[in-house]
Amino acid sequence: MIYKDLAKLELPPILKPGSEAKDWPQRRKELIELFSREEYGFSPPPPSFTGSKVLKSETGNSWAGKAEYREVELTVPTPKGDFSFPVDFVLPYSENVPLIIYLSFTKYPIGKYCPIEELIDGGYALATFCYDDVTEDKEDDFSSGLAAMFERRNDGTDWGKISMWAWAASRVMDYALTLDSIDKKRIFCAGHSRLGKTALWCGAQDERFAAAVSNNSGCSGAAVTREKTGERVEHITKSFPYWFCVNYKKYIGKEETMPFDQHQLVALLAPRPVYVASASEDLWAGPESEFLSCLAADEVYKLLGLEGLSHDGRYPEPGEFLHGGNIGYHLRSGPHFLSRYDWQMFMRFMDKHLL
Ligand code: GTR
Repeated sequence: MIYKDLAKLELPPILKPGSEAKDWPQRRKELIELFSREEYGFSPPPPSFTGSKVLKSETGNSWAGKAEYREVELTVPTPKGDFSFPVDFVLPYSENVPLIIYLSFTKYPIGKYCPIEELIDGGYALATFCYDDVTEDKEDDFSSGLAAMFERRNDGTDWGKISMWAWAASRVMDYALTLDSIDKKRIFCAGHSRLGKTALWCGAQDERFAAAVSNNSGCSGAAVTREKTGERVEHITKSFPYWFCVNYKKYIGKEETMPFDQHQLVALLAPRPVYVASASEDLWAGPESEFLSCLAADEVYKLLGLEGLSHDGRYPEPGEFLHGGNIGYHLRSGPHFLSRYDWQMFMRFMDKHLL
Protein backbone atom coordinates (compact mmCIF):
# COMPACT_ATOMS: atom_id res chain seq x y z
CA MET A 1 0.00 0.00 0.00
CA ILE A 2 1.31 3.47 -0.90
CA TYR A 3 0.41 6.41 1.24
CA LYS A 4 -0.69 9.90 0.25
CA ASP A 5 1.94 12.22 -1.12
CA LEU A 6 2.95 14.37 1.83
CA ALA A 7 4.13 17.23 -0.37
CA LYS A 8 0.65 17.58 -1.87
CA LEU A 9 -0.86 18.13 1.57
CA GLU A 10 1.07 21.39 1.93
CA LEU A 11 1.45 20.95 5.65
CA PRO A 12 2.63 23.91 7.71
CA PRO A 13 6.36 23.46 8.20
CA ILE A 14 7.67 22.04 11.43
CA LEU A 15 11.05 23.66 10.92
CA LYS A 16 11.81 27.06 9.53
CA PRO A 17 13.97 27.17 6.40
CA GLY A 18 17.67 26.86 7.15
CA SER A 19 17.06 25.55 10.70
CA GLU A 20 19.88 24.01 12.65
CA ALA A 21 19.70 21.65 15.61
CA LYS A 22 20.36 24.52 17.99
CA ASP A 23 17.17 26.27 16.82
CA TRP A 24 14.86 23.43 17.90
CA PRO A 25 14.30 24.46 21.56
CA GLN A 26 13.08 27.90 20.46
CA ARG A 27 10.93 26.45 17.68
CA ARG A 28 9.42 24.02 20.19
CA LYS A 29 8.32 26.97 22.31
CA GLU A 30 6.70 28.66 19.33
CA LEU A 31 4.80 25.53 18.37
CA ILE A 32 3.57 24.92 21.92
CA GLU A 33 2.32 28.52 21.99
CA LEU A 34 0.57 27.97 18.66
CA PHE A 35 -1.18 24.77 19.78
CA SER A 36 -2.13 26.45 23.06
CA ARG A 37 -3.64 29.47 21.36
CA GLU A 38 -5.43 27.74 18.51
CA GLU A 39 -6.34 24.24 19.64
CA TYR A 40 -5.97 23.10 23.25
CA GLY A 41 -5.90 26.36 25.21
CA PHE A 42 -3.21 27.71 27.53
CA SER A 43 -2.38 25.67 30.62
CA PRO A 44 -1.42 27.41 33.84
CA PRO A 45 2.20 27.11 34.95
CA PRO A 46 3.09 24.21 37.24
CA PRO A 47 1.93 24.71 40.84
CA SER A 48 4.42 25.84 43.48
CA PHE A 49 4.24 22.35 44.97
CA THR A 50 2.37 19.06 44.60
CA GLY A 51 1.44 17.58 47.95
CA SER A 52 0.82 13.87 48.45
CA LYS A 53 -0.85 11.61 50.98
CA VAL A 54 -0.72 7.82 50.83
CA LEU A 55 -4.31 6.63 51.35
CA LYS A 56 -3.63 2.93 51.04
CA SER A 57 -0.68 0.60 50.53
CA GLU A 58 -1.09 -3.10 49.84
CA THR A 59 1.86 -5.43 49.82
CA GLY A 60 1.81 -9.16 50.55
CA ASN A 61 -0.46 -10.88 48.04
CA SER A 62 -0.92 -7.75 46.00
CA TRP A 63 -0.13 -8.46 42.34
CA ALA A 64 1.00 -12.01 43.09
CA GLY A 65 3.60 -10.73 45.50
CA LYS A 66 5.40 -8.93 42.68
CA ALA A 67 4.39 -5.33 43.35
CA GLU A 68 2.97 -2.91 45.87
CA TYR A 69 -0.37 -1.32 45.15
CA ARG A 70 -0.48 2.23 46.48
CA GLU A 71 -3.29 4.73 46.37
CA VAL A 72 -2.15 8.32 46.70
CA GLU A 73 -4.03 11.58 46.86
CA LEU A 74 -2.25 14.45 45.16
CA THR A 75 -3.04 18.03 46.16
CA VAL A 76 -2.11 21.23 44.34
CA PRO A 77 -2.76 24.86 45.21
CA THR A 78 -4.94 26.71 42.68
CA PRO A 79 -6.40 30.23 42.52
CA LYS A 80 -9.55 28.94 44.24
CA GLY A 81 -7.95 26.78 46.89
CA ASP A 82 -6.51 23.31 47.06
CA PHE A 83 -7.48 20.71 44.48
CA SER A 84 -6.98 16.99 45.09
CA PHE A 85 -7.32 13.88 42.96
CA PRO A 86 -6.50 10.20 43.52
CA VAL A 87 -3.73 8.36 41.66
CA ASP A 88 -3.00 4.65 41.79
CA PHE A 89 0.45 3.14 41.62
CA VAL A 90 1.61 -0.40 41.02
CA LEU A 91 5.25 -0.52 42.03
CA PRO A 92 7.27 -3.66 41.34
CA TYR A 93 9.75 -4.73 44.03
CA SER A 94 12.77 -3.80 42.00
CA GLU A 95 15.13 -0.91 41.38
CA ASN A 96 15.43 1.56 38.51
CA VAL A 97 12.04 0.57 37.16
CA PRO A 98 10.65 2.50 34.18
CA LEU A 99 7.20 3.95 34.82
CA ILE A 100 4.15 4.28 32.60
CA ILE A 101 1.81 7.12 33.54
CA TYR A 102 -1.41 5.85 32.02
CA LEU A 103 -4.33 8.23 31.59
CA SER A 104 -7.42 6.15 32.13
CA PHE A 105 -11.14 6.25 31.37
CA THR A 106 -11.91 4.30 34.52
CA LYS A 107 -10.76 4.01 38.08
CA TYR A 108 -8.20 1.46 39.22
CA PRO A 109 -7.96 -1.48 38.49
CA ILE A 110 -9.03 0.05 35.21
CA GLY A 111 -10.90 -2.57 33.27
CA LYS A 112 -10.58 -3.77 29.75
CA TYR A 113 -7.83 -1.52 28.48
CA CYS A 114 -4.97 -2.04 30.90
CA PRO A 115 -3.36 -5.45 31.56
CA ILE A 116 -1.61 -4.49 34.78
CA GLU A 117 0.09 -7.79 35.53
CA GLU A 118 1.49 -8.03 32.01
CA LEU A 119 3.01 -4.59 32.42
CA ILE A 120 4.64 -5.59 35.70
CA ASP A 121 5.91 -8.79 34.11
CA GLY A 122 7.29 -6.68 31.28
CA GLY A 123 9.38 -4.80 33.84
CA TYR A 124 7.30 -1.63 34.10
CA ALA A 125 5.69 0.20 37.00
CA LEU A 126 2.31 1.83 36.50
CA ALA A 127 0.75 5.08 37.67
CA THR A 128 -2.80 5.73 36.64
CA PHE A 129 -5.64 8.13 37.29
CA CYS A 130 -9.18 8.38 36.06
CA TYR A 131 -9.64 11.49 33.96
CA ASP A 132 -13.12 12.12 35.41
CA ASP A 133 -11.48 12.57 38.82
CA VAL A 134 -9.61 15.55 37.37
CA THR A 135 -12.54 17.07 35.54
CA GLU A 136 -15.53 15.29 34.09
CA ASP A 137 -15.61 14.35 30.45
CA LYS A 138 -18.78 16.22 29.69
CA GLU A 139 -20.05 19.65 28.74
CA ASP A 140 -20.56 21.13 32.22
CA ASP A 141 -19.50 24.72 31.65
CA PHE A 142 -16.18 23.88 33.28
CA SER A 143 -17.84 23.45 36.65
CA SER A 144 -16.30 20.12 37.71
CA GLY A 145 -12.99 19.41 39.42
CA LEU A 146 -9.87 21.19 38.25
CA ALA A 147 -11.85 23.14 35.64
CA ALA A 148 -13.72 25.02 38.36
CA MET A 149 -10.55 26.09 40.16
CA PHE A 150 -9.40 28.64 37.59
CA GLU A 151 -11.11 31.82 36.31
CA ARG A 152 -11.71 31.82 32.58
CA ARG A 153 -10.71 34.81 30.44
CA ASN A 154 -13.21 34.01 27.68
CA ASP A 155 -10.81 35.24 25.00
CA GLY A 156 -10.90 32.03 22.96
CA THR A 157 -7.70 30.63 24.45
CA ASP A 158 -8.85 29.26 27.83
CA TRP A 159 -7.76 25.69 28.40
CA GLY A 160 -10.00 22.86 27.35
CA LYS A 161 -10.24 19.57 29.17
CA ILE A 162 -7.50 17.87 27.13
CA SER A 163 -5.10 20.46 28.54
CA MET A 164 -6.48 19.87 32.05
CA TRP A 165 -6.00 16.11 31.91
CA ALA A 166 -2.50 16.65 30.51
CA TRP A 167 -1.70 19.09 33.34
CA ALA A 168 -2.86 16.49 35.86
CA ALA A 169 -0.54 13.88 34.32
CA SER A 170 2.31 16.32 34.91
CA ARG A 171 1.33 16.42 38.59
CA VAL A 172 1.60 12.64 38.66
CA MET A 173 5.09 13.13 37.25
CA ASP A 174 5.85 15.54 40.13
CA TYR A 175 5.08 12.76 42.60
CA ALA A 176 6.72 10.00 40.54
CA LEU A 177 10.00 11.90 40.71
CA THR A 178 9.99 11.37 44.49
CA LEU A 179 9.75 7.56 44.26
CA ASP A 180 12.98 5.73 45.07
CA SER A 181 12.40 2.66 42.95
CA ILE A 182 11.56 4.53 39.73
CA ASP A 183 14.10 5.31 37.03
CA LYS A 184 13.46 9.03 36.59
CA LYS A 185 14.89 9.00 33.06
CA ARG A 186 12.37 6.40 31.88
CA ILE A 187 8.94 7.77 32.72
CA PHE A 188 6.51 8.05 29.84
CA CYS A 189 2.81 8.81 29.43
CA ALA A 190 0.30 6.76 27.48
CA GLY A 191 -3.35 7.00 26.56
CA HIS A 192 -6.00 5.74 24.20
CA SER A 193 -8.21 7.77 21.88
CA ARG A 194 -9.11 11.11 23.51
CA LEU A 195 -6.54 10.27 26.17
CA GLY A 196 -4.04 9.45 23.42
CA LYS A 197 -4.49 13.01 22.20
CA THR A 198 -3.92 14.07 25.80
CA ALA A 199 -0.78 11.95 26.21
CA LEU A 200 0.80 13.57 23.16
CA TRP A 201 -0.06 17.07 24.34
CA CYS A 202 1.24 16.25 27.82
CA GLY A 203 4.54 14.87 26.54
CA ALA A 204 4.87 17.75 24.09
CA GLN A 205 4.69 20.36 26.82
CA ASP A 206 6.45 18.61 29.68
CA GLU A 207 9.95 17.52 28.75
CA ARG A 208 10.34 15.50 31.92
CA PHE A 209 8.40 12.79 30.11
CA ALA A 210 10.97 10.62 28.39
CA ALA A 211 8.44 9.61 25.72
CA ALA A 212 4.74 9.60 24.90
CA VAL A 213 2.44 6.92 23.51
CA SER A 214 -0.81 7.64 21.69
CA ASN A 215 -3.09 4.81 20.76
CA ASN A 216 -5.76 5.35 18.09
CA SER A 217 -5.73 9.08 18.91
CA GLY A 218 -6.98 10.24 15.52
CA CYS A 219 -8.47 13.69 14.95
CA SER A 220 -6.74 16.41 17.00
CA GLY A 221 -4.32 13.74 18.19
CA ALA A 222 -1.72 12.05 16.03
CA ALA A 223 -3.61 12.29 12.73
CA VAL A 224 -2.76 14.97 10.20
CA THR A 225 -5.94 17.02 9.76
CA ARG A 226 -5.49 18.10 6.16
CA GLU A 227 -7.41 15.76 3.85
CA LYS A 228 -8.25 13.51 6.78
CA THR A 229 -11.20 11.18 6.34
CA GLY A 230 -13.45 10.08 9.21
CA GLU A 231 -13.63 12.58 12.06
CA ARG A 232 -12.92 16.23 11.19
CA VAL A 233 -12.65 19.47 13.16
CA GLU A 234 -16.34 20.05 12.52
CA HIS A 235 -17.40 16.78 14.17
CA ILE A 236 -15.07 16.90 17.11
CA THR A 237 -15.77 20.52 18.04
CA LYS A 238 -19.52 19.89 17.84
CA SER A 239 -19.49 16.72 19.95
CA PHE A 240 -16.72 17.70 22.34
CA PRO A 241 -16.24 21.50 22.29
CA TYR A 242 -15.01 21.46 25.88
CA TRP A 243 -11.92 19.39 24.99
CA PHE A 244 -10.45 22.41 23.22
CA CYS A 245 -10.16 26.17 23.37
CA VAL A 246 -12.87 28.12 21.59
CA ASN A 247 -10.43 29.27 18.89
CA TYR A 248 -10.27 25.77 17.44
CA LYS A 249 -13.77 26.16 16.02
CA LYS A 250 -12.46 28.79 13.61
CA TYR A 251 -11.12 25.97 11.50
CA ILE A 252 -14.35 24.11 10.88
CA GLY A 253 -14.40 23.47 7.14
CA LYS A 254 -11.19 25.50 6.78
CA GLU A 255 -8.62 22.98 7.83
CA GLU A 256 -6.31 23.96 5.00
CA THR A 257 -5.94 27.42 6.58
CA MET A 258 -4.82 26.12 9.97
CA PRO A 259 -1.39 27.57 10.81
CA PHE A 260 -0.60 24.24 12.48
CA ASP A 261 -1.30 20.55 11.99
CA GLN A 262 -0.90 17.46 14.09
CA HIS A 263 2.43 16.30 12.62
CA GLN A 264 3.90 19.23 14.54
CA LEU A 265 2.45 17.82 17.75
CA VAL A 266 4.14 14.47 17.18
CA ALA A 267 7.37 16.31 16.32
CA LEU A 268 7.25 18.19 19.63
CA LEU A 269 8.38 15.01 21.36
CA ALA A 270 11.75 15.19 19.57
CA PRO A 271 14.46 14.27 20.42
CA ARG A 272 12.57 11.89 22.72
CA PRO A 273 10.94 8.70 21.48
CA VAL A 274 7.29 8.93 20.51
CA TYR A 275 4.87 6.16 19.63
CA VAL A 276 1.79 6.28 17.41
CA ALA A 277 -0.43 3.22 17.24
CA SER A 278 -3.21 2.78 14.69
CA ALA A 279 -5.83 0.13 14.07
CA SER A 280 -6.69 -0.95 10.55
CA GLU A 281 -10.48 -0.70 10.94
CA ASP A 282 -10.42 2.52 12.95
CA LEU A 283 -11.46 4.70 10.03
CA TRP A 284 -12.95 7.41 12.26
CA ALA A 285 -9.48 8.02 13.72
CA GLY A 286 -7.79 7.72 10.31
CA PRO A 287 -4.86 5.29 10.50
CA GLU A 288 -3.20 6.60 7.35
CA SER A 289 -3.35 10.18 8.62
CA GLU A 290 -1.78 9.02 11.89
CA PHE A 291 1.03 7.43 9.90
CA LEU A 292 1.53 10.62 7.85
CA SER A 293 2.28 12.58 11.03
CA CYS A 294 5.07 10.16 11.82
CA LEU A 295 6.48 10.47 8.34
CA ALA A 296 6.38 14.27 8.49
CA ALA A 297 7.83 14.46 12.01
CA ASP A 298 10.85 12.48 10.85
CA GLU A 299 12.62 15.61 9.56
CA VAL A 300 13.10 16.97 13.08
CA TYR A 301 14.79 13.80 14.28
CA LYS A 302 17.04 13.91 11.22
CA LEU A 303 17.96 17.51 11.97
CA LEU A 304 18.89 16.44 15.50
CA GLY A 305 21.09 13.65 14.13
CA LEU A 306 18.70 10.86 15.13
CA GLU A 307 16.71 8.29 13.30
CA GLY A 308 13.01 9.18 13.35
CA LEU A 309 10.68 6.84 11.49
CA SER A 310 12.44 3.82 10.12
CA HIS A 311 10.41 2.67 7.11
CA ASP A 312 10.71 1.35 3.59
CA GLY A 313 8.44 3.76 1.76
CA ARG A 314 5.27 1.69 2.14
CA TYR A 315 2.28 2.17 4.38
CA PRO A 316 2.50 -0.80 6.77
CA GLU A 317 0.20 -3.78 6.39
CA PRO A 318 -1.94 -4.73 9.39
CA GLY A 319 0.30 -6.54 11.86
CA GLU A 320 3.44 -4.65 10.83
CA PHE A 321 5.41 -2.45 13.20
CA LEU A 322 8.17 0.10 12.72
CA HIS A 323 10.47 0.17 15.72
CA GLY A 324 13.85 0.96 14.18
CA GLY A 325 13.91 4.71 14.89
CA ASN A 326 12.71 7.05 17.62
CA ILE A 327 9.26 7.37 16.10
CA GLY A 328 7.51 4.06 16.69
CA TYR A 329 4.45 3.03 14.73
CA HIS A 330 2.27 -0.03 14.34
CA LEU A 331 -0.91 -0.88 12.55
CA ARG A 332 -2.92 -3.39 14.56
CA SER A 333 -5.44 -5.39 12.68
CA GLY A 334 -8.95 -4.65 13.96
CA PRO A 335 -11.10 -1.84 15.37
CA HIS A 336 -10.70 1.09 17.76
CA PHE A 337 -9.42 -0.41 21.03
CA LEU A 338 -6.41 -0.50 23.32
CA SER A 339 -5.45 -4.14 23.26
CA ARG A 340 -2.83 -6.32 24.87
CA TYR A 341 -1.09 -6.44 21.50
CA ASP A 342 -0.75 -2.64 21.60
CA TRP A 343 0.76 -2.72 25.10
CA GLN A 344 3.22 -5.47 24.11
CA MET A 345 4.32 -3.32 21.19
CA PHE A 346 4.76 -0.23 23.40
CA MET A 347 6.92 -2.15 25.86
CA ARG A 348 8.98 -3.72 23.11
CA PHE A 349 9.63 -0.29 21.58
CA MET A 350 10.40 1.37 24.93
CA ASP A 351 12.74 -1.47 25.94
CA LYS A 352 14.73 -0.59 22.84
CA HIS A 353 14.55 3.21 22.85
CA LEU A 354 14.17 4.35 26.47
CA LEU A 355 17.70 4.03 27.73
C1 GTR B 1 -14.83 9.61 19.76
C2 GTR B 1 -14.17 10.84 19.28
C3 GTR B 1 -12.75 10.56 18.97
C4 GTR B 1 -12.05 9.70 20.00
C5 GTR B 1 -12.99 8.74 20.71
C6 GTR B 1 -12.56 8.23 22.07
O1 GTR B 1 -16.17 9.72 19.94
O2 GTR B 1 -14.86 11.28 18.16
O3 GTR B 1 -12.04 11.75 18.72
O4 GTR B 1 -11.29 10.43 20.85
O5 GTR B 1 -14.23 9.27 20.94
O6 GTR B 1 -11.97 8.92 22.88
O7 GTR B 1 -12.92 7.08 22.36
